[in-house]
Amino acid sequence: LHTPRNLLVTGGAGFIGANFVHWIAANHPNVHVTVLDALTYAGNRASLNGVDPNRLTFVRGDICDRTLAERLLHEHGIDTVVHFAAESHNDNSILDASPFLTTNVTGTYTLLEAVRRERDEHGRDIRFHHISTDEVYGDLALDEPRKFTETTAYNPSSPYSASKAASDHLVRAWHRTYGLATTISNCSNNYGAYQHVEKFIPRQITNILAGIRPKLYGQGLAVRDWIHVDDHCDAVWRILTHGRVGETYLVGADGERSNIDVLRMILSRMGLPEDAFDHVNDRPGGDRRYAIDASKIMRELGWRPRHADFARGLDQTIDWYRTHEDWWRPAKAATEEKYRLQGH
Ligand code: NAD
Ligand code: TDX
Repeated sequence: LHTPRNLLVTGGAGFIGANFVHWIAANHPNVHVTVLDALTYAGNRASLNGVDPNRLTFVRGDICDRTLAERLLHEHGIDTVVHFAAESHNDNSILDASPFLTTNVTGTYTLLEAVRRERDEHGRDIRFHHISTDEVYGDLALDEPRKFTETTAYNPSSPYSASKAASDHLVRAWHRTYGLATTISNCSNNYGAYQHVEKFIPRQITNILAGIRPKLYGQGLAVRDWIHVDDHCDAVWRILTHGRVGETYLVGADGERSNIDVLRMILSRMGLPEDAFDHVNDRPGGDRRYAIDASKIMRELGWRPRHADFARGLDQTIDWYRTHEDWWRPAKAATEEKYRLQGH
């Protein structure tokens, strides 16, 4: 059993990282969090508003800055790193893969080396949890019964997923070669508050709120396995405290739905006809289907999703975007303009 006291959360101003910091603040009052975030286009300091300032230290900086990473680990007495920071959007990776290689690959390498140095120079073993994605496994056919498991072969499709796959391999290598105390989770598609308006669900909700027709890639037959972000946060905590070092855990909530079904649900719950959307260009090389078999984390760590009612979670998410226009509005026009240029 591991008891985190001083967390370093990289990417804590992004979607899942910010939800994780709020989740820690609400559920684990004895834990102090240091956030390291570069505040790229995807990061927003305001996503951490409301967290008790006595329990949060925010540092704006880059995970590729080794001196900074080493200093934070040492001076802040960090015992646990939860590594969310990444370039996370597939469409962006197709336009320009370079920041994906830098942040996702070199950034992860830099953090691993900083953890190794703290152990070798100061004798402090720091737990390192790497946040990854089911996309490293490639895709499944729409109709095959198979789901991804911890032993599925890596087969990433996009520059984004290839960079995440590379980062997973680095984490395993630093465990095996240098004995770092690492764990990895590969989670399915998250939804909830604070998700950037470039992503599928928030894009459609905020389009409707802004009077723009929702945009469906291709025929919308691709399937994603949706999980509420709070269930992902809970799973990460289970792994930190009860997970076995060196192991990988898949996280998913049996939430498979086609994109067109999700879009129709959003339209009808927001009071619009289910066909009030446009078909736009599909994503080149787009993955057809993801599906997670989460039996390992359920069996070994007793984790269960608590937000299994997707319609309810979607309603809460729609409400959140309705009441937080000040949060999403500043990013909206530039995001839509970028999509327009790609025919999305
Ligand atoms: P996001 O794009 O919303 O947030 C990423 C955060 O990382 C931002 O705050 C950004 O400022 C920060 N960041 C980017 N580059 C940085 C750098 N070089 N140094 C420091 N900070 C940097 O992403 P997200 O959706 O919250 O995803 C978080 C993690 O979870 C990623 O590793 C992603 O691969 C993984 N993941 C996401 C999903 C999903 O559905 N969103 C599913 C599974 C796994
Ligand atoms: O406007 C849109 N219309 C549309 O039909 C957008 C933005 C997307 N789509 C489709 C493409 C995908 O089939 O919706 C699906 C979901 O797209 P994204 O929200 O971009 O997510 P995805 O590519 O599945 O990746 C997400 O889940 C896995 C996260 O962005 C990744 O960071 C995570 O690893």
